[in-house]
Amino acid sequence: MSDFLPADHPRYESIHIREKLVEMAGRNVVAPAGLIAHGRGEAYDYLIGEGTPDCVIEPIRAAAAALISAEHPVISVNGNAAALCPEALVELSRITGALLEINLFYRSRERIDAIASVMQEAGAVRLYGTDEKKQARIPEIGSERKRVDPEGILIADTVLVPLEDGDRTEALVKMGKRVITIDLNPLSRTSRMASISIMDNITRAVPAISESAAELKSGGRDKALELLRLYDNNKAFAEALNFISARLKKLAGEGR
Ligand code: PTJ
Repeated sequence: MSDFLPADHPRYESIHIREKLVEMAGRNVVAPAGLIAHGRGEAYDYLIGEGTPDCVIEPIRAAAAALISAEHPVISVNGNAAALCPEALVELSRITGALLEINLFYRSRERIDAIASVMQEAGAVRLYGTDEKKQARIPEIGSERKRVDPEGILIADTVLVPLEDGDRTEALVKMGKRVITIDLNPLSRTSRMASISIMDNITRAVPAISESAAELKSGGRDKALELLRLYDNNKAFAEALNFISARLKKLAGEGR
């Protein structure tokens, strides 16, 4: 922790997270552009009030249902995700049985190793996407994200892609996979292309999906499938935008 941050600072938590990301950028875990992406996320988090809105509970439950009922679920891990909530990702993988695969936009051997060691420190036992010799390609994806593990994302039926950058979500959906996104920006291409879009901070959403998955698991697979069948992501998208709009109107009405 830096000497610049007093514990009673009103933005303590937010600045603490920033400092963590800067530290992780120094360790090659977070890409330089990941710091910019974080800033965009912070702006949207402000808009939603830095808490999980009620309208996101349904997408969170649908994500949990999708992961526990999938044949081959995979959680895609990038630099920001590994820096922000490695333990929560490991816990989600443990509860749902989803594999953890490192998949990067700014891909390099150094970053894969750095992210693997953060995930291992957080308790990950097996990580996919780390072996350069064991690699498949998804030609529909233009970026380095096309390099996937043949035992992971390539054959997955359900993929969780937190903090994503658009093109991959579209390609994975076209391949017939169910794609779950966690993105604070409901207007991003990722959010709009996904099968299930969660407008929340990854630090809150991942533990919430785990909690929901643990609860749904006790109700059995059929119940999870029924919940998924009834889920409507277009409705969730409209509710997310309405939530932001209503919140801003309320704040405007209250004055400063
Ligand atoms: O680690 P790499 O190489 O795979 O690169 C990761 C980044 C994040 C740099 C890459 O995926 C990227 O450029 O992403 P974008 O296009 O900037 O999109 C990131 C999205 O995540 C934006 O829509 C942000 O609003 C959103 N976001 C940022 N921080 C959070 C977030 N969403 C949820 N929780 C956050 N903490």
